[in-house]
Amino acid sequence: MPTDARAADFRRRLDHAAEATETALDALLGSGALPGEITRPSRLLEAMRYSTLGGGKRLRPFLVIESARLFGVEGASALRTACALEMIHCYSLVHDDLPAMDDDDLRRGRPTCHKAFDEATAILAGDGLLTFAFDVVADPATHEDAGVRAALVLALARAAGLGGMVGGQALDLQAETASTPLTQAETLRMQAMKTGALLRFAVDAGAMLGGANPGQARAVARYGDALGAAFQIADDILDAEGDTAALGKRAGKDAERGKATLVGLLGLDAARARLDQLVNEAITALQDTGRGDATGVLAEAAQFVAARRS
Ligand code: GRG
Repeated sequence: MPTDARAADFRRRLDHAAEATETALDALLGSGALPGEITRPSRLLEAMRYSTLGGGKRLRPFLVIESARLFGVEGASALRTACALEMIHCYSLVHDDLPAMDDDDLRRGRPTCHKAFDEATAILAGDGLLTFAFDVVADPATHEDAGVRAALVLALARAAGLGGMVGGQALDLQAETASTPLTQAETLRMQAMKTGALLRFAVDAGAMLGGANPGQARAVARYGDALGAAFQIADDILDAEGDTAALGKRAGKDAERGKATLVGLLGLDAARARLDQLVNEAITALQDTGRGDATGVLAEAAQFVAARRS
């Protein structure tokens, strides 16, 4: 496929994934209680909907959907897994924005959840989204095979928890007040946990849903790791270049807080060079899936992650 057509195909698929995710999240976060639930308190539900609907690039859902499609799976299984992952991502943003963490007023171009509601509601909205994500994955509607559902639950818990995103956030916060700055290796590990783990899960989930063989699963995992690292460097570059309006969140925070970033450690030029290298690594890894041209849209996603402006 010519380069322009591939970029257009990627855009179309990203838009499609975003629309499908929005519709599915809207339905999952409806007011009707599920069997086993007693009632869904309206203000809490409103805060959960505010934090998940109507914004975001939906990159993680897109990656779940496209990774699953690479291995022949389309429909509810991928979409529900995509929604669960997006709920965890949104919960992390809500909690990250709280006064006790990054203390931000703006997210996705709107007031943060604790500003639009209140702190207690924002904490509970995050808790509610985290818990509901596992409900969605564990529900038989996600996959008929309980073994696949259990594997997804386990992988998602590992990616989101102590040794993944939450642990990475803890290391990041700890580094802000530490007497010695993180080394490059420590920074990369912290970022792989804080940001990379959920992106890696996105593509691993597609491989799990599609019954990829071990070689294919390893290739997709390598892609996910490189993409995750590229995503974080791009995020750090965007923050350093600082366009709050385009980002929909406050720029320039990393330097202000002395955050551990590759831009801070290596400078902008070297960080950009590393970003290009990671995009190539991600694209090369895709070749080992043996899925040929079908990987084009994921290759394009790696380019998008590096070139994005928000
Ligand atoms: C609070 C447990 C806990 C974890 C927070 C992910 C995270 C850990 C904090 C978010 C802060 C941040 C700016 C991280 C850098 C990368 C990142 C996750 C950016 C936001 O993701 P995008 O660009 O956002 O995919 P959208 O809004 O498009 O979904």
